[in-house]
Amino acid sequence: VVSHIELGVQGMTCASCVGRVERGLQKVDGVLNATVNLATERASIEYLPSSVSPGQLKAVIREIGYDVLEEQ
Ligand code: 9UX
Repeated sequence: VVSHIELGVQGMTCASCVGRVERGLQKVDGVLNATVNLATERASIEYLPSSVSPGQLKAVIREIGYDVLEEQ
């Protein structure tokens, strides 16, 4: 089973920020794909819910240094 979540990510101001969040998410076990849109401040993540939870995905983004909004 594959799940999808959209998270609001605040605090990104350049393309390097986007890359940091994308790479940080993509290396998490259970994440299949992660793309981040700077203009809309959203992360789109495909993941295996058997391996990783939405709460863990949010925590990863916060650890990288950005604020996360509730899933949208
Ligand atoms: Mo860009 Mo983001 O210079 O934290 S990497 S502002």
